Amino acid sequence: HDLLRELQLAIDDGQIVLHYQPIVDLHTGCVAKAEALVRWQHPDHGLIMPGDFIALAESSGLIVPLGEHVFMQAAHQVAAWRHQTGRELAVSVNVSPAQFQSEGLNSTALLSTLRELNLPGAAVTIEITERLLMESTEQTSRKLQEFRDAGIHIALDDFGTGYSSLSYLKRFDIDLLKIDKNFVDDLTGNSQNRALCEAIITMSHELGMKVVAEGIESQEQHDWLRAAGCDYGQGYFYSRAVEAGAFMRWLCARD
Ligand code: G
Ligand code: G
Ligand code: MN
Ligand code: NA
Repeated sequence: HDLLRELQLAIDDGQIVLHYQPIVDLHTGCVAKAEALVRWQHPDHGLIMPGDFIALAESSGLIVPLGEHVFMQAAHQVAAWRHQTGRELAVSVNVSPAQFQSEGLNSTALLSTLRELNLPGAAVTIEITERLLMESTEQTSRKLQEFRDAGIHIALDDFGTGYSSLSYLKRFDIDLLKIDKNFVDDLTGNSQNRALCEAIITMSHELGMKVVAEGIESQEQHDWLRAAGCDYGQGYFYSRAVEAGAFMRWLCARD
């Protein structure tokens, strides 16, 4: 497979870059963290989005070195931002189920990188999916626990769209639920979406979790979610995912 061979080379060649989308603390209005979203800066084809290469990386096993590369790059970036701004910013990294399998994510290497960078675990959030919990093995639980023991927060991404079983929330220690964009769309016009968001927020808080609403595109959605007690917001209303430098400029211009 041509694309696969190219992707393999791209990792070593520095063509794998991260864009960052802010996550805003709705209680304080401050930017709390940024989600790292991977892109492939291809020399001929331009910027390739994850939807066009993550599945291939997963099925080929290349997701393991790719994921490690993403984690390291995100950790170095957040360390630099903290240094520059003096603020306790955090970075949120997406992790595929395949990265939790036996030869996957080397948690020891990742955690020693954080120590070398003098970063507390709380500077990093790992975004996992419901599918991971559904297919969970002993290995998955152990790796998740190692991360949590190091202070890393675990977020459940796209909540409500998959095979959401509420029993997962009891069985695994999850710090944050990310309400999928589907429920945030048309929040102001659709009373069912409002009811679902309210229920998710109440349940999360009762269970000791915080909530991130994704896909916020308007002032109305922002206002409603803030009033409903949602903890964090993410979406085009604040900013799209942008390069690291543009993220820093946006952050500074905002204050
Ligand atoms: O920006 P957007 O098109 O960037 O992202 C699309 C999807 O790609 C997201 O839903 C996210 O789950 C996935 N994705 C983005 N970056 C990464 C990454 O670094 N690793 C993995 N495994 N998935 C990612
Ligand atoms: O990891 P996850 O599935 O949550 O990835 C988030 C995806 O949603 C990325 O592709 C990102 O670019 C996209 N996204 C983030 N905010 C918005 C938004 O406000 N509107 C839309 N349409 N997409 C968004
Ligand atoms: Mn995500
Ligand atoms: Na999501």
